[in-house]
Amino acid sequence: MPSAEGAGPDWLPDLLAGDRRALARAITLVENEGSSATEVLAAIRGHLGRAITVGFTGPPGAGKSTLVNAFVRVQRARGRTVGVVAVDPSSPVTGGAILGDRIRMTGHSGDRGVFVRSLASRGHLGGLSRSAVRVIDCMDAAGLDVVVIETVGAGQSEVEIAEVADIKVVVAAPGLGDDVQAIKAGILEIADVLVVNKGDHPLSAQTARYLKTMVGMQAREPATEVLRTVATTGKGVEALADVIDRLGQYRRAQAPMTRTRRLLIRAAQDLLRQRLAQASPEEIDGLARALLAGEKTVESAALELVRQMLKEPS
Ligand SMILES: Nc1nc2c(ncn2[C@@H]2O[C@H](COP(=O)(O)OP(=O)(O)O)[C@@H](O)[C@H]2O)c(=O)[nH]1
Ligand SMILES: [Mg+2]
Repeated sequence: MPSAEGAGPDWLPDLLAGDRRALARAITLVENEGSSATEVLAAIRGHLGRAITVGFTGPPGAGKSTLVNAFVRVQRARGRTVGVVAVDPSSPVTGGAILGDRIRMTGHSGDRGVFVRSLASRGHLGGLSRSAVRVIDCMDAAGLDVVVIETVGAGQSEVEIAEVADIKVVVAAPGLGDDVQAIKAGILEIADVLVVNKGDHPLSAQTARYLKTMVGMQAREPATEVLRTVATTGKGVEALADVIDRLGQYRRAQAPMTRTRRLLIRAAQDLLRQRLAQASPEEIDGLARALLAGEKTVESAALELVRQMLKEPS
């Protein structure tokens, strides 16, 4: 890109060159969501889509942080730079869980090829995906090859991580308890890889077999992979990295379209939400009365409402 005026803010070349200070600053700005955030996001927009994003989700204690740490080590051994975004949906940035993740990541603290950032999702719905997407975009623009996101699996966050990550890894601990039951209830659709961690545990083989059976009943393409790891020793983590590499190549081909589709859907949802918020009570009441009187179905009334919203000048 020619460096004429209008080529972007003066910190942009540093960020694109992977300068850690520039990256840290850009992330802080986008997290604060002020007008500088808009400026940063506009400046990096043309430099996105190179990094592969891998989301690790699952119940607390399953070994996500330990596994992410081991995964980062393997990626570094393969010559890749890595960004890590640790998300805790409940605790503030200073909270214990995130501090714990920080401590565990100190194994990479002297490594310039690893950039770790903790993120609080501020407890509101959609908070995770919004701030996480922005932070990931900054890391992507800074040229990090792989961006890993760790989130605690708490229902909503699995769905949100599906929006954020190119590849979704669901981590479960051995045993056929509630965690594995929860996996049954909808996680399979979003998981690219199911990891039974704590493979040194006597129940891990049984759990993996059970999950393979579950996966076998899905009509998913490509099928969800089931793997066993021992995060504490690194056993199975090379195999996990291999699977993710393979999926990454597959996803990379689809990535521009996926990203654009996501952008479009989000913009349309925002627009509709805005228009609904501006709708006059009479418009809605008219349709609600027709609904009450049995003159319309909910679907037909909703369709009519949407049509009215779209007719209105913005
Ligand atoms: N035996 C065993 N313990 C593990 C393994 N992976 C993690 N742990 C331990 O499980 C506990 C929770 O791990 P952590 O990574 O913090 O889980 P997270 O809450 O999912 O991030 C820690 O004490 C880890 O040392 C494993 O593969 N085998
Ligand atoms: Mg953790």
